Amino acid sequence: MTMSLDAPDETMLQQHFDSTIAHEHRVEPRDWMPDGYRKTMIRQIAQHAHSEIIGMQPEGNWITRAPSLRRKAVLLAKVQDEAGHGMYLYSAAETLGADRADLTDKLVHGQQKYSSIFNYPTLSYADVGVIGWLVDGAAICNQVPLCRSSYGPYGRAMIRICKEESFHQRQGYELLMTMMAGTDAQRAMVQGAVDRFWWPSLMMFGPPDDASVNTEQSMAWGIKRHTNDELRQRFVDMSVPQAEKLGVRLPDPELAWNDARQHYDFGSVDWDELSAVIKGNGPCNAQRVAHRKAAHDEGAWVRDAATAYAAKTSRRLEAKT
Ligand code: BYC
Repeated sequence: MTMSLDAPDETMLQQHFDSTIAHEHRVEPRDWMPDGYRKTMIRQIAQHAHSEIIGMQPEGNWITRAPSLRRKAVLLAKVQDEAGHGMYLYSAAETLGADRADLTDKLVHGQQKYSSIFNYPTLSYADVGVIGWLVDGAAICNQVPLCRSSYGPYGRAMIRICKEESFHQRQGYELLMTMMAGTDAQRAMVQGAVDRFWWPSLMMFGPPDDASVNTEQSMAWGIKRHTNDELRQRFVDMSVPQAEKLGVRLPDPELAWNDARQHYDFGSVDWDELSAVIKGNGPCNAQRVAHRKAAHDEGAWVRDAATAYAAKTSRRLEAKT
């Protein structure tokens, strides 16, 4: 058999990529991949990273007002975890050739998205519990299948992220259990938070399947493993018994077990609201982005100092060798 030493042509590379996907193997940073795959991965990973970073704001708002030292320590740890998730994800995006500074620039200039859920205000301490229970719960539902995502660095980052999200969800549920065992005022606070966060949590899974422009291709590439509606249904099925155990009412009169489907039926999500929030017109979009931009600008001196220190260290190392 003779072997050609010529560089493989695009058809061969595409075939190799297709076979990697078909065999459920992982695509790694140095592998050839179609431009569309690279772009989609960068888009999804960047949005995900931005969500983790912007997601620190609604809960961070309560760190200074946590009701006890224990609650403050737990909340601090959780918010720090979100920062860590953002960092792993920006690193994963960098393995695809993206530039972290450029991604941040796109975020603060509204050219890249982040999850709609973080554009709602956190009005009471119960919101911290409900974000843990429902928002982290929805995030887990969405992200556990992403551990099997075809892009290696993303799937591996997701394993650690999901473990930490599980802790986040439990801390939220435990906080709510404690409040529900408290006074009438505390129970009302929990119910109010559930009323405000239930529908936005369902929106986290994205538009309905027939309006989801990216799902089909992302599933064919093994980036997404389930459609938006499948995961939304899974989340509803998981949350109803948890709400019953907690003793709260989910704000949907159409919520009912469907024996034939073996799933809960639920009412229609307000897709106009999701679309408005994604377009930047949610209750807190402007505030979230302005805050992120200010933090980035104020941190410029830290980045400059770190860069200067790294350059000095490498010059010293070079001088020694
Ligand atoms: N918010 O074709 P579709 C977390 C966009 S959890 C904003 O279905 P795709 C955390 C979508 O990007 C949250 N935008 O898209 C938890 C697309 O626009 P472009 C982060 C949304 O990608 C607790 C367009 O609408 N999780 O971080 O197939 C504490 C059409 O949608 C939303 C992830 O990012 C939305 N809810 O599916 C702290 C998970 N929904 O890009 C932090 C990874 C849709 O075409 N991402 N859009 O302009 C995913 O699984 C998928 O990207 C999605 C959307 C399911 C979100």
